[in-house]
Amino acid sequence: MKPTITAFAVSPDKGQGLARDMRVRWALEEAGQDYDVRLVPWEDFKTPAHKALQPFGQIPTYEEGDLVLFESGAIVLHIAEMHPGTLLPDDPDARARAITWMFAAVGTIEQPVVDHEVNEYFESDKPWGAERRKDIDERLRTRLGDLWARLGEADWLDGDFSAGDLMMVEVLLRLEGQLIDEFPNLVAYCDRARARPAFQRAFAAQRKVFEDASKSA
Ligand SMILES: N[C@@H](CCC(=O)N[C@@H](CS)C(=O)NCC(=O)O)C(=O)O
Repeated sequence: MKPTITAFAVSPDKGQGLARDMRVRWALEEAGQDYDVRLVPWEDFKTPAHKALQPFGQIPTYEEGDLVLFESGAIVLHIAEMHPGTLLPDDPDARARAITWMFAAVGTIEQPVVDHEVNEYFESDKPWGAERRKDIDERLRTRLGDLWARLGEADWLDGDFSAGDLMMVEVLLRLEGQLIDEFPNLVAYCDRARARPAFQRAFAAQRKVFEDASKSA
């Protein structure tokens, strides 16, 4: 059954590919699964109707028949499970390790990345903003250093490209042009992932939404 996902009607990142529906689009493209997109205007995010799909009033969501999912990582995992041989290895141990990397992306790396963004957008004008920024960046640097050490010269985090890499790259891209530049192998890792045709199709589809919205504004 063709799923429907939700995305920003007008993305605040201005089509840079940072909105989290990109993760879901990319996974669907890797899986070769066609999908529909319902665009959500800002004023609808916190309505009861949208919160029935996503309790926190956010995107993305995923609907497939009676199944409704939220949380980009859970959605990507579901897509991977529905399409064996595309985003997760068949070997049970390798599969468990790939899923571990998905959790590492959202649980260990994304948290300081989001702190970094919150500081930049909402705390930089506070008297304590710059001091906090130093602490956040130090924590983030430590995490990225550990990830850099683990990835080393490998192409992907554990064997072939997997949903673990997809989630990790999506988190790292939020740091593009910033702290990540101190870790050239992580930049190369992101570039390698971005060169995948599935990423490019997903990016183009998400960007088109922003371009169409800009034309009609
Ligand atoms: N942990 C959630 C985060 C979802 C999220 O932060 N979505 C953003 C867009 S990328 C959003 O909807 N922001 C609007 C809001 O929080 O009101 C996931 O990975 O799906």
